[in-house]
Amino acid sequence: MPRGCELITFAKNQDERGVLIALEGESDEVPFPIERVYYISSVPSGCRRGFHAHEDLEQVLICVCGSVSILVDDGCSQDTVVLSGCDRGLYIGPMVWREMFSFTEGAVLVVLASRHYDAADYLADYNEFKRLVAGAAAEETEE
Ligand code: T46
Repeated sequence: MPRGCELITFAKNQDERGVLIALEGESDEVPFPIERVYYISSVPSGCRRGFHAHEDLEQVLICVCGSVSILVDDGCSQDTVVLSGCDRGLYIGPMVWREMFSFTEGAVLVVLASRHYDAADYLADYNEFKRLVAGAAAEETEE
């Protein structure tokens, strides 16, 4: 898995009535205060979303219905995670390029985010993203 990404399994409260999953901010499951929740649905077949990284934002993605593939790329290595099941979350930290695709019909992707929406936090140019990652790595090596 690329740097800054982690698959998380949530604890289930399951009994004969079904399943209840509770997520709290600043916990093992969601390692930041939750400031925003949004969800993505009704994605047409074959449609790809994302194509950006965030400079600062942390998020946990949960596909509560259906499944979706998520490509994550830290600028050095890439992986594709197939996310399905309401007890599975994908943590994505800052400076990770993401693309979401292969949404199944009726899929719903819920996202917990550490910050309010800020268009200025998006890096939508892949070359610029790679340049910033390489610059940060060079600074780390110098230290
Ligand atoms: C991400 C992936 C997983 C808002 O007004 N408020 C919001 O909180 C968000 C997230 C989006 N928007 C607006 C901005 C655009 O006009 O909704 C529109 C669609 O957003 P976007 O094209 O950025 O959607 P995705 O699916 O490409 O990316 C989204 C998130 O934006 C992004 O942070 O990590 O989901």
